Amino acid sequence: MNVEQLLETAAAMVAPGKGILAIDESTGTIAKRLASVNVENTEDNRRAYREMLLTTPDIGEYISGAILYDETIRQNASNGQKLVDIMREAGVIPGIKVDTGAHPMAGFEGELITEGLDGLRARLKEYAELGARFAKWRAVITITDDLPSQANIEANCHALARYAALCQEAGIVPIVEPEVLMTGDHDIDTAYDISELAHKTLFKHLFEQDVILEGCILKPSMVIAGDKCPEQSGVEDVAEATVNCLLNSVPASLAGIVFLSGGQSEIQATQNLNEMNTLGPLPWPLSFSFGRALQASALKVWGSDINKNTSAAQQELAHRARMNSLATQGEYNANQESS
Ligand code: 5MM
Repeated sequence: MNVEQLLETAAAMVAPGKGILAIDESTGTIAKRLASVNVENTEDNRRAYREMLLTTPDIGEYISGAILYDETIRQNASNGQKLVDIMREAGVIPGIKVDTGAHPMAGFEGELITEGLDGLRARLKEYAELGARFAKWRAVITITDDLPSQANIEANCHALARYAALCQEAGIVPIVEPEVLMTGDHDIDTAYDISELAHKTLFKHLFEQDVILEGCILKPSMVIAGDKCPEQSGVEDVAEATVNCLLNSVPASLAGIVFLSGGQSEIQATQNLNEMNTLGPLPWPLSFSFGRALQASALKVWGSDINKNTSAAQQELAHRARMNSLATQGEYNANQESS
């Protein structure tokens, strides 16, 4: 294991003012995204959409890395160049989703366990050869009146830690993503308790599996009331609860924290991230690894005419990336949306 290289990659992923673009939707998920703008889910359209995102001018100014899906890391752009080479030229580090999805957990109705450990060592070796320098594994934690179970949190965190250890062995920085779902009627205090438990359990397993925290990135949910909770959370509530939860559950030696957006609107996710970054100093960089909250506007514009709107869609992505870059430094305000 080349520890120096791991630390260098991890630091570059959370370099000041930069965050990660999550475009690792599996084929089923990208199908829904493309359907929302009436675009057919073909391999060529998936490639064209992701090529549009990755060729955004100056994208590397605000985006440190992009998480790809297995199909994308193997694809060439329309000019024949490998997408990963285009990324590298733009200063965007290639990353790869390596879990094989969240599936129903036997004996625990309503809960999901993420699969993909079998054969992972060989897959990581191949992904490293294809150019990946970091990876992502997403565990899904569901909140209801009775869930999550301790068994579900333990099993998901154990798998995350085994994945992280295999990544580091292969010289790949692991992003560990314990997503506490924002769907449901739970309040913000419940989200706090479950997030804290998930993080504490995760770091216990990372410690047991000997994972180097300085070469590892956490991708958590923000602590926020469920989407059906009668009392929705304000920006200050989310920022305070999230930062307190992280301070109580995440070791200071971790390389960095990059949030998922989890169904929040683009602006809500940016505002919440910005507010957190006004609460420092904090032990780790707080940045973004948004999927929907970076892509929503770009997808809409591109989808309205996929042959003509490349440049307009790229401007939407560049704008969101810049707004979130400002938010990583606590320097965002709503007036900049129109700039
Ligand atoms: C981009 O979506 C990722 C892959 O999802 P599936 O495996 O379900 O297809 C997802 O893991 C994503 O990276 C995170 O959830 C962050 O995306 P959001 O939209 O929550 O910011």
